[in-house]
Amino acid sequence: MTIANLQLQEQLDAAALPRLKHYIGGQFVEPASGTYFPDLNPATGQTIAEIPDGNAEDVNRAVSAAWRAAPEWGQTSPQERAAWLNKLADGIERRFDALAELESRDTGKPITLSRTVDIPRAIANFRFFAGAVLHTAGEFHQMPGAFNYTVRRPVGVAALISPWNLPLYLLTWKIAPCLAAGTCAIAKPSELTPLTANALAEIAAEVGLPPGVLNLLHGIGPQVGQPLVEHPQVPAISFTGGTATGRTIAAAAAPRFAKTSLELGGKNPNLIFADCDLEAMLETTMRSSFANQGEICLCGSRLLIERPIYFPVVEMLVERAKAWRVGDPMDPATQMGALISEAHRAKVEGYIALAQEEGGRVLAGGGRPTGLADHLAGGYFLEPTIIGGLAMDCRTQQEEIFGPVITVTPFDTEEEAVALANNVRYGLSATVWTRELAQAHRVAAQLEAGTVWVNTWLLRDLRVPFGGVKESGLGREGGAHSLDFFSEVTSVCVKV
Ligand code: TXE
Repeated sequence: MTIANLQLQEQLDAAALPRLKHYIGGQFVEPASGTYFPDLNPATGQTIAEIPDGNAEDVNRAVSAAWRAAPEWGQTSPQERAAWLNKLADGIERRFDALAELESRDTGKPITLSRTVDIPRAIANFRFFAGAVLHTAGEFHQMPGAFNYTVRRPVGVAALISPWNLPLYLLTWKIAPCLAAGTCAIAKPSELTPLTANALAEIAAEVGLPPGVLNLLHGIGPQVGQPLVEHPQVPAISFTGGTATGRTIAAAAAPRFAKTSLELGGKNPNLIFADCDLEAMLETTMRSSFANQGEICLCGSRLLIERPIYFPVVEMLVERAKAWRVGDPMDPATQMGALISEAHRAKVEGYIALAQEEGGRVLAGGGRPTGLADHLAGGYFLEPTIIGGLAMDCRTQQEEIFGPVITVTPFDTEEEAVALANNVRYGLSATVWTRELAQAHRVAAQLEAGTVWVNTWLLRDLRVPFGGVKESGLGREGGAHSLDFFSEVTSVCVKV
């Protein structure tokens, strides 16, 4: 191919790139800035779309559109809103395969994971809240000479900000209860993974969701997310993402006392007792360590293993990690795909280097996989990595790495295991592996975590409160907790 031909080919390729738009007031609109930035496929490093570079002007338009829609949406009956949520779920179901593919191209995650977890869960989020909103109840309290009851009304408009690791799954986990509660949404997906959110806006337009009920803004956190959370007419903010960003958002919301629900990072412990069901533990621990490249806030990244089984368990995990299939996200046999970005892989690699400076030994992985297909040469792949020999107070054991890196540490007593587990500033989740029922309950009650799994991981009932303690967040989402968040309660006291 000549140089001129090459340039033409590049232009053609560029012309073929989908250019996303904001979705505001029921219309797909260009960003006020008129500029776009590239969306990369983490498995190839190639540009797959152009993303609107949103700014404060776009935020103002979205806030106005949402408030225009809010009075009418807030007046709809729960039955009507449930019907809309089911229509959105139907729309996702109709595009199931395309959405799974988009999610994997955008995140680098294995297609099997998109098909079995991400997209089914997005559907389940809408169906669940469509049902839940039909079964809400107020409170009633009688007292001598008076009675009290509660009424709920929508907060009106809420900002919903989501991260890149489970894009449609986490965004719909916010959109569904927000709309169900009668509140209009301004959703801001991560700039790294905007494709399925864009598809959801297309579905909303297709099914005829009233304009302004669901708005979608694209762009970079500080440029579009920040003006959104600072906006005086945004009374509620639901955010999932890093702890540092959560802190910035809490500060932005504080002066006007906007409601915030913050789901932040984790450094979750797996407490593995010697009597546990070994095979079940190993199988699940491989998933809790390396599913989604370890990029799930609920991944167990610190394995605490009772000393009598420490060496055999570590050996079996190392063996499995070495056999873990890392590669093309589009291959259904792949177990681990690419990390989200070059910068993020560099960060994770930095932690692997740091671990060794801190005295740790890399027992499995630690490097980039070799032998990948040519088209993956520009992808951000990393091997599943196991590190031993680290004290609990070093940075590798204390800071969220958010990649396929786990540490292994032995313990001798239950008290020591609990102390090690709690010895971090995070408190999102924990997993306990034991066959002894009393021990399971005793340990679960002492762990400083929003969720404790016993002999399982990531098993979710959407009714249960979900959230973190310490620096893992503020507030609870799930079932009635989410519906409460997107509404305000008034107590009425009647003297009789
Ligand atoms: O997330 P950010 P990043 C952790 C993980 C990761 C680190 C940073 O350790 O390495 O966080 O990841 C928007 N005002 N988790 O930088 O910045 C942003 O555009 C308003 C844990 O990608 O938290 C995106 O939509 N919004 C985690 C969203 O916030 C802002 C998942 C999340 O981005 C903003 C992801 C601002 N000032 C990362 N700045 C989990 N707990 O699930 C950014 N955003």
